[in-house]
Amino acid sequence: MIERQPRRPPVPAVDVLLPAKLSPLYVEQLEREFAAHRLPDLSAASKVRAIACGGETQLPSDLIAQLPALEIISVMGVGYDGVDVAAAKAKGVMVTHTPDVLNDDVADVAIGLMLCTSRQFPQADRFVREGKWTQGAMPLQRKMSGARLGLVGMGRIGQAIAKRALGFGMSIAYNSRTPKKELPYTFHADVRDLARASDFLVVITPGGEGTRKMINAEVLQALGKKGILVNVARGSVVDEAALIEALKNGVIGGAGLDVFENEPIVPQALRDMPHVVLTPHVGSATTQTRQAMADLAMDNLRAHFAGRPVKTPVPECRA
Ligand code: 8YV
Repeated sequence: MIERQPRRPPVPAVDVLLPAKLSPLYVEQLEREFAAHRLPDLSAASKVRAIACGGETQLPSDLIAQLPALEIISVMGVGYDGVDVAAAKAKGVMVTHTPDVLNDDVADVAIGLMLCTSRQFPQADRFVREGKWTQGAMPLQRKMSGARLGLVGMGRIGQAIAKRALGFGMSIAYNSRTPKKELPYTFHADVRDLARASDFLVVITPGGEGTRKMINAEVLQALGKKGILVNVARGSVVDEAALIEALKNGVIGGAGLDVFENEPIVPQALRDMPHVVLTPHVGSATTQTRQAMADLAMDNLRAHFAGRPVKTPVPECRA
């Protein structure tokens, strides 16, 4: 005789809100393990226990207040400037992000943009495709090896960029909130002094109010007419209008930009400039890294709902 197993009631899936477009690598896992809801539908607001979003997601300012059962916000990204962490903390909501797993990729993109702006590879590619080579050689470009690198931000990604730049024989200086005594690089407390001492100024500092428009007209003036600006951090860190003016008037020599103030809208003025290289926020955009980020973002959710400590809380939420 077959013995009947007592029927257990099914465990209701945890309700998770996906407020913005998200990597399919994250979405697939979220949909498999949780009950996923999407804005603008807030009919499940009273039972949403988690928000899953990306590094560039700007959460609507009143969203946290609208979700009474919210316990955790799991950001698939190292940056979390779009999340009001103070509001989350005030409600006892945990915020997690995905540091470290993207350091190599973002550092690679920074070096790539430095090479592309100084040696003009995208322009060189167009030169060949457009048949211009048969009419003469491309103008000579600027040497990167041995040049002076200034890093705005010396966190994990900044250090990965510095490590690569050493391989190019570059000298390295940086600006950050506090000097990192353990590092053998020159510290500048004022970002204008750093710009003045740099051939390449690479921005890799967190976004948010503390760094908004930190790279302004004065800093660009200090970088000077041969200087190149590279931004792989957040568009908000650079005053985009001031940058366009500086590029138009030859105040700086060129720019390599992976991030913009109003993504994915990129000002026509930048798109028209020949001495600018533009990429569509691809710092972490490899299959391997995005998978690692999605897995870590999922692991944080899984840990939280299994009653275990999350793996990578944002610094403000660390015990
Ligand atoms: C991603 C990022 O575009 O990590 C970040 O902060 O901005 C990028 O790596 C994004 O987070 C993917 O969701």
